[in-house]
Amino acid sequence: MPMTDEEKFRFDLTGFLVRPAILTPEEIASVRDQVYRIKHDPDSLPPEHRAMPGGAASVLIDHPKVIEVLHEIIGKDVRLEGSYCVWRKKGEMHGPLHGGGPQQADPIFGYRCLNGRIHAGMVRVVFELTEVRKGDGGTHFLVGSHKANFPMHTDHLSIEPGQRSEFLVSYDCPAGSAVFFTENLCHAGPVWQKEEPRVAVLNAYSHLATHWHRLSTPPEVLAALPREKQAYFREPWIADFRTKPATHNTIERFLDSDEPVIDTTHKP
Ligand SMILES: O=C(O)CCC(=O)C(=O)O
Ligand SMILES: [Fe+2]
Repeated sequence: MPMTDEEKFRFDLTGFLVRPAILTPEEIASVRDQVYRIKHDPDSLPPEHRAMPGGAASVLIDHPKVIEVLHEIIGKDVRLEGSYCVWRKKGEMHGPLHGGGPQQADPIFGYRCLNGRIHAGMVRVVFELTEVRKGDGGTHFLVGSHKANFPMHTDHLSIEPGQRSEFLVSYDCPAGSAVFFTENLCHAGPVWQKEEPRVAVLNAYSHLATHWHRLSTPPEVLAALPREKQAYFREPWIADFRTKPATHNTIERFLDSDEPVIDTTHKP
């Protein structure tokens, strides 16, 4: 069974899920080295490895322990919206609590569970490449807020120690873990508290039929990916009714075709 009943229960109840230690020590070391170079010495990398999710980080795009969860919580047709990495030093942060609440009406972010199936909109996967303990400043979540019907109440939006909501939680995990959360869950990237930097890669996945972020992955990064990983950047459509029967935009179809990935050469 790809996702256990306990994992489904936990993800539905809280809006997030941790799969500990899914990466090998070699994978952790090589992605950490790439993130270090991107942030501190990009010229030491070839251009196609200077941005996520190229180079060593491409192992994360279609990691089986990630894709099997995405198939359960998004659906069988999944694309990668974007990817970025952090090398977060003590005292640095991503930002305050955001998301959650009535945005669930929006199909891009919306969270629903119907007929025993989860249908999440955009799902973020944080690949933690540093051990994280509660209190270190890993991503924090206002659990249940992905299903909240009222706007996030200000009494629950502080991440200041001593003023935090009783529903604000984080996680413990070893390096090499994946943390999944629906983008409809109210979440924050608070101040990192440890001397050892937080090294992480954050991938945003969506249903193949939706496209929120204008893709910003550099074309040279996409061009250098193996075809089966480029498939996560195929055009966002489900069916082509000009053919009989209709053509479905599956990964297999993409692999059999010479169709290019989605075009990222346009200027903002
Ligand atoms: O940095 C973090 O822990 C959270 C990042 C975040 O909010 C996001 O990528 O949407
Ligand atoms: Fe966020």
